Amino acid sequence: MFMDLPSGRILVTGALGQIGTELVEALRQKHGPEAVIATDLRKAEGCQILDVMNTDEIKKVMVEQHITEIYHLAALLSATGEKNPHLCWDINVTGLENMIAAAKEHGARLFSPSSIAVFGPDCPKVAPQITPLNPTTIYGKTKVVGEQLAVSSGIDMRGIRYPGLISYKAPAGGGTTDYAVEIFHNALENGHYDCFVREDTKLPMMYMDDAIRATIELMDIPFERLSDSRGGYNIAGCSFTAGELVRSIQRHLPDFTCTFNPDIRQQYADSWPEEIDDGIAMNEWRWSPRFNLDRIVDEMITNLESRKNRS
Ligand code: NAD
Ligand code: AKB
Repeated sequence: MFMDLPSGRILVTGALGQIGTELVEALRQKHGPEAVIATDLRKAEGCQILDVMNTDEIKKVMVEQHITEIYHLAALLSATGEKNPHLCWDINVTGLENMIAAAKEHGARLFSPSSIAVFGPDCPKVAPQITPLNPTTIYGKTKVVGEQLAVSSGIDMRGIRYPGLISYKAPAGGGTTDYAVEIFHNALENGHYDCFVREDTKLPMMYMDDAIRATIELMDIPFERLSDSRGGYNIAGCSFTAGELVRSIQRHLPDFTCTFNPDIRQQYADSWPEEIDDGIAMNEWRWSPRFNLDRIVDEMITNLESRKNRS
């Protein structure tokens, strides 16, 4: 409806990660395989090496590939970030600044994800779009800076405060919400999972299909329709406790058991809100989720089982 096809090519950084694996697929389906240049630190088929800290290489790819749109997914997530705070700042902030500079120089649009990690313990349990952002994690702080840069950069830059994302195609990459992905693999392989957050830990989560659709829908909206919330829109999928996730999985696997042994990631989870108020995204670009807890679990179990049967 609001199609705004890029005149040049699309660059995806961090393309081999949890989101990139599926976003590249969706963008190639929408714009054609040749239109999307997938890049990452790591090498893989259909993906070239690009370190977002290397400004010469970024410039080279921007020019040689005629890039007019960037999806900047290269980052360290919360758990890895807390273990390597300096590296987290470098990749998440300096890496982003490098991509903003490249986008500015070449007149490209930029999508850069934010996270529910921008919120801190002073945030209400249902996080409003506009509220003080006082995260306790270094990862959350880098995401707050990213949102601020989006609005001050002077370019068409947009982001989404993704909740914890649940998917089966690629593993989750060093985050706090990874338990909601790992649990499926362990349930199917071992019939047991030792969860690193408490049973009553409730966090905002989302199925990857909803997250990919949200990303593409946001990038299709004319810039003039978006407010300063474009640095990081709240979007809600569904919120559930780790215990509720276990019980939903037990609908498929009645013998599945789960123990709860919280580690340091419990502290990060406790500093984040339980739910997300996404009224502004709904009003500005008609955001609406499709997957609730049971539907996510049904999709995860079915897809992982059929992948196992094929291998
Ligand atoms: P991920 O860890 O799965 O993938 C990140 C990718 O970036 C990896 O493939 C890694 O090799 C690559 N990378 C790391 N350093 C790099 C560098 N210097 N240059 C180039 N590539 C580099 O992460 P993800 O889950 O796909 O997340 C993508 C973005 O979405 C991040 O900004 C993250 O903060 C955000 N986000 C993710 C979630 C989630 O639940 N997955 C939730 C909220 C926000
Ligand atoms: C993490 O747990 O670090 C990510 C996120 C919510 O940003 N999944």
